[in-house]
Amino acid sequence: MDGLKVGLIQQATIPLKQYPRLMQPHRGDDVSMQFMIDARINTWLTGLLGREPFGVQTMVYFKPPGARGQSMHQDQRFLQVHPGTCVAAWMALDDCDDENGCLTVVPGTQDLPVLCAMEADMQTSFSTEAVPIPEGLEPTSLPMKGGDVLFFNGSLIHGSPPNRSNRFRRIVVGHYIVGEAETVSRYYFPVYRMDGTTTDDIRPTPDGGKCGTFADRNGEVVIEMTGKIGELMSAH
Ligand SMILES: O=C(O)CCC(=O)C(=O)O
Repeated sequence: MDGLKVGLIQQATIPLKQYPRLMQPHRGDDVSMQFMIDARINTWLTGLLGREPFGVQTMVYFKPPGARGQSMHQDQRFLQVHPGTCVAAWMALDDCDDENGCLTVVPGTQDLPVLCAMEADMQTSFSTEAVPIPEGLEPTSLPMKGGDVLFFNGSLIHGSPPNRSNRFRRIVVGHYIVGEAETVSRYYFPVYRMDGTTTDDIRPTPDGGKCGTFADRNGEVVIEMTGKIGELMSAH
């Protein structure tokens, strides 16, 4: 990497050093816990999933002006929920749009298996890995108003671009695992019921697992589950 690139990345890193992402604030902060188990979120999730989920993660992104975004990824790669998947409740705290780095999703990817990741573009992303966008599918940006909540499952490819505006883009996200889940990655313990108590019924998913790559089989593009997820990252 040449000096110019290093300089640019260091510059882009500064806003996130001043306002780092908060990971798992619900483990020590009651406001964050109350967000994760909010009765309205529970009603929506239970309606969407047909059964009450378990809460396993909260994150707060401040995304100040100039901050990099997050490369395209699938949450299930990290949470590794079996059987089933995870679901996010992503809530905008500020109005968000293309300029301040709103969420970008790839409709049509919600039923895909976990795909193998490649290196992310570190000029635009603080996270190091990115999943490929399947041919024929297009990323769509999702402008939202402060207070809007988006629910999406663990397969949906999503991410966000850098904040090119002079406004913050703050969001809080809760991650949940479906009620029939038996395992989730070790990092996500303790697992909470939606009344705020913990459950011992869920076990850790063994590290590793398979990921898919695209292959051409007689002119038809298929996903082959031949890749290895490898060492699990501590968090996404
Ligand atoms: O809001 C963002 O910038 C990305 C959030 C995200 O990817 C997630 O919560 O999984």
